[in-house]
Amino acid sequence: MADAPVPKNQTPDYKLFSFQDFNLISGIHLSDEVEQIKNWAIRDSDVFLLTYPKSGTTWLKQILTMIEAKGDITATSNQMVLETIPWIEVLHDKEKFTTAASPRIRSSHLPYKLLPRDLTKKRGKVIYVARNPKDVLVSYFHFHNCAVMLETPKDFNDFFEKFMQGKVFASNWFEHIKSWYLHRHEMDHLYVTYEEMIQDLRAVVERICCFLGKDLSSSEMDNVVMHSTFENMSNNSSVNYKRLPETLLNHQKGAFMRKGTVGNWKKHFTVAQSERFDLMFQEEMKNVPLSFVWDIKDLSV
Ligand code: PPS
Repeated sequence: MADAPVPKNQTPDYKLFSFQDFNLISGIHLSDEVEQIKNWAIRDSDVFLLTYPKSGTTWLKQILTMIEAKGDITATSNQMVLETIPWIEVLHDKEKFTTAASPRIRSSHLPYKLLPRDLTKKRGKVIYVARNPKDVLVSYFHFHNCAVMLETPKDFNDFFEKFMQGKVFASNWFEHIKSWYLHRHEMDHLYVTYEEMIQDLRAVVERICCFLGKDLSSSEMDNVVMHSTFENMSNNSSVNYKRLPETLLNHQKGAFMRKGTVGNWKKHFTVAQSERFDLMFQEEMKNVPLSFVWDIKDLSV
């Protein structure tokens, strides 16, 4: 079986496997568990952070953690963000989820169809973070070079093809964003982009506070923003993933907090790749009223 549990002390044989047309990773995910997630009972106070990989998940995790702590970094400094806001689809999260105190803040890369159905009864809150997919692709390429559970690409071109075909963990970017965006009215839903956060982090933090009903003072808000900048997160071992063991992340091959900007794709894509991507974007997104910022020059930062 592609996703059988791995005995303790044995390195898992990480491989992509498809579950209901969505790619997961054996050794990290179990289809039986993922299948059960849609039946999980949701509390009104639950918050779900949904993303396609490399869209700003960790950034939002830090913002949400800091909002909960009212900007007090000492409240969180011993815990890795992975523990503060766990992934629901990763092995054996169910029991922890059921017994956790409110508010339960969780993250997921799963598509709409696999998330708890209670969310569509407007129980709990959903925050979806999106990033321009060319930068997602580049960030994901670099992450494949250092993340042990992901297959190392031969080169950028090899990864570009895999991404375009959705042959990566979390499958096709277009399907993912559409699944969440087109169903947003069924949920208590907030849509945020990575580029908005680059443009004006404080404004996005204020929107998130408003959505969550959190009333922070101006100086608490200042602290949330300060501890969520790229520079401060890069130096914060609770969020920069430098504490992850080499069995998960090869730190010699790259840093998780890598560039943190808009438009880095221009240093990787050929003109032909960019044109091909644009065509696919136009076709896939023709009925979706979303636009993206592709270049830092188009932001006033
Ligand atoms: S993952 O593996 O899916 O959880 O990755 P994710 O956290 O979604 O995305 C990682 C990228 O987000 C960048 N990042 C930030 N950019 C700007 N400011 C802040 N504060 C910040 N925090 C994380 C991180 O650097 C990765 O992007 P790239 O382009 O690789 O630098």
